[in-house]
Amino acid sequence: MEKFPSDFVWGYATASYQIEGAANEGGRGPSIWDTFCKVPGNIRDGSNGDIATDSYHRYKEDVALLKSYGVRAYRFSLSWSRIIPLGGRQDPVNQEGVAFYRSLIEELLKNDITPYVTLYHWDLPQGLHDRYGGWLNKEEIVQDYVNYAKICFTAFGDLVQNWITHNEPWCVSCLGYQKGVFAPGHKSNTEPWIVAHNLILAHAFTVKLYRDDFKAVQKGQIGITLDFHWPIPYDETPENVEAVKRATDFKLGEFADPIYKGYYPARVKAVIGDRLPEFTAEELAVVKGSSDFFGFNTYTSQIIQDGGDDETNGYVKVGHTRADGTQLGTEAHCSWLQSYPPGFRSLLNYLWKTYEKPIYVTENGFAVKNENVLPLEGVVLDTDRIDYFDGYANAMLQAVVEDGVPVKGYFGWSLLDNFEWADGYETRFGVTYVDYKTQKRTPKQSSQFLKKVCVAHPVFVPLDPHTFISLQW
Ligand code: GBH
Repeated sequence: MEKFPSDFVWGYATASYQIEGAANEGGRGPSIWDTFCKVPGNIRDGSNGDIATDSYHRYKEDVALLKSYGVRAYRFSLSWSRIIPLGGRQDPVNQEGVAFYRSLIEELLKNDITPYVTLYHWDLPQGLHDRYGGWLNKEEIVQDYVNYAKICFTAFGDLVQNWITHNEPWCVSCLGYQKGVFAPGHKSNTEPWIVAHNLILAHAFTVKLYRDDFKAVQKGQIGITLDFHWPIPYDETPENVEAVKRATDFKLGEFADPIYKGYYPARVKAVIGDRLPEFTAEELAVVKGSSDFFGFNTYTSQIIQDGGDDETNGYVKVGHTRADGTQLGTEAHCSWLQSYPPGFRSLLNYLWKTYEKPIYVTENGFAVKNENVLPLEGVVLDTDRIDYFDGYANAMLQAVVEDGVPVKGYFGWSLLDNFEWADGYETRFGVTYVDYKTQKRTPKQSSQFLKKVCVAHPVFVPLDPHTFISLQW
């Protein structure tokens, strides 16, 4: 029988703009996502995060759900513009926003749930974007981000010991500034590299601040969360094998290499040339080694072929169809996601070998097809999601027990169905069904499956999902 270590952390993750709602309440200022959602065509169902899952008002109910699911950790993000409505270092702090997060954190601790706090999950204060171009302006944004972080460490750091700076900087820089599918919706071939650079610097100087001024007293850890899906060459031709390396460098190495090793990947430099900013020696000293752990989000694996015109992915074509025409795995409600557990095991091994840091899987989850109607009996039998979690938990168990990869924790995405960015409310990732008309929460069967996994812990016997769901609850 195989076991996860007894201190393994199980939790769920969410993000402020996807769940809080109360967009115009409690003194919150607008973020670039409020603005982006107003443009017709940007969000598939024309929706926005004004109400979302109303978690600003229902946070106690959400914490009770976490408790009932048997997890001991919760990863959520702070809304910068709820804490500093205009965002900048000269702008006033909104005490109502600070009090809200303080109450949420206290509620978690009362229930024995450890907070893992993300400072930035994509909702930049609109004020900073308007004033000086937001992430494009190195001199301003780095100082403003560090100031925002300082306010958070000061206000919550007596209760929070796990900090994550950015969530998925690749999405911020490439989806926000090259593809234009995320806020602020720019389409440029120079901006993503500037934004990526500034994100890295803001992260690094924030970590320096924490280590210099807070860590000795607050005794926490701080790091970053990147996103990556395991890349598989379409075939063994040299072009496609090289394409996998290039895709890895463009998507993962672009952030992980400077942060963990101290340099940008040579393959990215070779293609981007002088569009890729350079770090000064002083900056590099701060950037290198600026993460206590390897935080990452992963959902799928990808079959990679050389070619195409997508620069942000390193000029590769990304798909799920093998050379023999078969699919990698079960398809989700969104076309970019197919279930493929062996890729997760390979990825965990790769990250440990390459970056040599303890790993937190800060997001992992699945959107079941056509899950939009709650069945009358109120039972959501989300079999594909259970299969997914079963496969991914087992792959992780193998990585930990058989391969010796130090994975410290795992956060399912997500506690609740929520605002799925450009997909709006059509795509549901929650282990809790949310009726967006009434805000009623209904636990799905997957929440009960993962509960078995984490409360049976540390003695976890891999379960057959089909046998499992035939049990009575
Ligand atoms: C995570 O991103 C996010 O952190 C989280 O907020 C989100 O709800 C969750 O995934 C589920 O999607 O690349 O143009 O095809 C995962 C990375 C980035 C993958 C956007 C899907 C779709 C747009 N995601 N991508 S595109």
